[in-house]
Amino acid sequence: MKTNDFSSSSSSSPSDRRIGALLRHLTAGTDADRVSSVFASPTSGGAGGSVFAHLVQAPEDAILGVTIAYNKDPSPIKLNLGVGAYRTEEGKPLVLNVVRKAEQQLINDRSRIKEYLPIVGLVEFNKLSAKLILGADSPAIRENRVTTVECLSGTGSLRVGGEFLARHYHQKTIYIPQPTWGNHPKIFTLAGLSVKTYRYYDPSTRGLNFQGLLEDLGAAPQGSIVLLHACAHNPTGVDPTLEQWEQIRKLMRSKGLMPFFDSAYQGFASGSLDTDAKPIRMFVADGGELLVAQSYAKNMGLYGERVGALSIVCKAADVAGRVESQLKLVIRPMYSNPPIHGASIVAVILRDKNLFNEWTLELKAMADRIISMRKQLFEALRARGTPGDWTHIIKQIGMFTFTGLNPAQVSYMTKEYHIYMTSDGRISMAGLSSKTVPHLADAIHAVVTKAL
Ligand code: KET
Repeated sequence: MKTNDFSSSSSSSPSDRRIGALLRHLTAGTDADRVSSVFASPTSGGAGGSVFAHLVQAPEDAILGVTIAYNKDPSPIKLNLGVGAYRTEEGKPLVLNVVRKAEQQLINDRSRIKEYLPIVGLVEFNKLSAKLILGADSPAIRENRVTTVECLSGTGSLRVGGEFLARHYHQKTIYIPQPTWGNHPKIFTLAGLSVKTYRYYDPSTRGLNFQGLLEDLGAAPQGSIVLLHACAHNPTGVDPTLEQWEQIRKLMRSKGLMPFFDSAYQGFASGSLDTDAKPIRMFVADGGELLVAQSYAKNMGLYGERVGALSIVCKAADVAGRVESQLKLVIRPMYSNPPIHGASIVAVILRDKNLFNEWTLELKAMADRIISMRKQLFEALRARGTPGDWTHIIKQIGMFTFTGLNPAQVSYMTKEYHIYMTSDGRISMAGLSSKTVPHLADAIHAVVTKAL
């Protein structure tokens, strides 16, 4: 049986290679042993072990696994500071008021249907998302040089962008910060890119290792892809200043490095959507090309709706059109087309001036509550005379504090205090409330005075 072009080893894209491997497997020689072993397999029922019996138990995800462990804990004082998900002062998940209003509008509109969206998703959502991240007056949007596709939240946008680059960009190496969100290396490796790191965080200063960052990006091969956290770096809470961003931009442009921004926290760093988008807009302003993955999980509280967008800013409108045509070829065999509900909510809010303003107020309130949690935790440690410098708690930006606690200390806090957090010592400030600050401060005080 003839296999088609997908099986040729010269196919370069990772998904072509995967399809090729699958086809080779399905059409491989028909030797009797092989056939009988397939047909005698336990999938047909009856005696014999499972064809999956050899599988080892995979570990839980380093972040989402924390919630699983938390859910199993019967303790009434348990506290989940693992996943970056916003909680109210009462410790409850929050559905924004504007989101409720938008959903009501959608339900009231009887003309709405459930047809498939186009492969690129909800077109109005795409336009509004590009405007939100690049700015209403963006030259790139005005010149039709931006292509935006709706994807499955930030993760999906990164994955689609990664696969697009692996297929069509001349450099296959992506540099990610050290440390970074734990899913980044997995997403880009599976997208077919090779992952390297650049220095980012200096544990001794609990700040940016700017020199190391410049050296590593300066030493990266011409044209390499560089993953940049647009704001509120996860897990460190350490962002470059605008002056440092300008230096990063100059260096990257001089070496033809391709920026791939991950914007999962727009509005959460400063409380302002425009301020948090500044680094991206600086790169757009120089006329060069870049990718941006946007997530509405945190800033609109749409976590489980899986709403996000991938924008690719190109140098010319005709290129952007061809890029979009190729993005469709990445998306169609992956999930065909994206879901309709979450993107519709976002479109309702972004298109309506009043709802938009209401959203910015709710977003600012979330950001402010996190900042107030930072102050309260810092004060609580000071009041306890906890040894060490804890000023990074109030200096760091966004949802997380990178405490500096080690895995042994974290595990002690979980065991003795029922406080759940990732083993790298990251705590989600958004999961904290005035009521739970003393409990956390007691736990931190106990572990740092115990010399674990
Ligand atoms: N980028 C970053 C930097 C990030 O922290 C997250 C999520 C995402 C992208 C993806 O989010 P999405 O829900 O796909 O839009 N981070 C939190 C949740 C998680 O790990 O999935 C977290 O770090 O807790």
